[in-house]
Amino acid sequence: MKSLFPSLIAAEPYAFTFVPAACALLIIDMQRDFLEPGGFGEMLGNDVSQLRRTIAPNQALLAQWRAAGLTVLHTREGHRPDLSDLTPAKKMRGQTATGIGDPGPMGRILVRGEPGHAIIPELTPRPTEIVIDKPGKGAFWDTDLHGILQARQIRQLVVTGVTTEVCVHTTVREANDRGYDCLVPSDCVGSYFPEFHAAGLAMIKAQGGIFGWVTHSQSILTALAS
Ligand code: TIU
Repeated sequence: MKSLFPSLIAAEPYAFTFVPAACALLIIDMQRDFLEPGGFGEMLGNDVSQLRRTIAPNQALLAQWRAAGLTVLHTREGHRPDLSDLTPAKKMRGQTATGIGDPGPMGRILVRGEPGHAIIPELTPRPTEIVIDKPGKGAFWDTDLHGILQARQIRQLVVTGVTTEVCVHTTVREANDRGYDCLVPSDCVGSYFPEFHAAGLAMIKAQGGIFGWVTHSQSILTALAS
């Protein structure tokens, strides 16, 4: 049942006025290739445990968000199998022997339809939930996300997922410039680099919340339960 009543969520730099009917949960790129042992992320030498600690809090938040009947959107970073939407700049970046589109441990890397491109089973989208396939780091660039949110009269986003300083941050910045208020639960976002995670969160809430608000998922769960 959708609560129509706004409430305050404890957050930094100050309380977030939560308007449930106008707020969507946007889960960024919780894909097997980024999070699972043996995936692309780990193949590059990254510590996936830094990302995997976000799974349980995201599950809890998603469960309660679903129970409240509020809008859920998931994103996946990836490309068409023919790589026609992969820019040369993105293809060459990273300078790794195995890159986007190449055969990897879980199929072709960041290619739609491949096993590694899928969202992890712990957070599998329901058929009623919206999945946004994005070729870039931000969820707004070259997608219909803004149009979908406008159609639902969504003005606020709870943004979770991976990684804090890359796809989450880019998306929060894009959303901020489009007029959305973004709330980021710190335990539901993660980076391979703890120092970038901390800096990313600090940047969001700096200067009076220049990109948005930072909270803990427990504060959102409390608001949803009330
Ligand atoms: N989803 C996302 O953040 N994509 C990345 O490539 N992240 C890295 O941290 N590399």
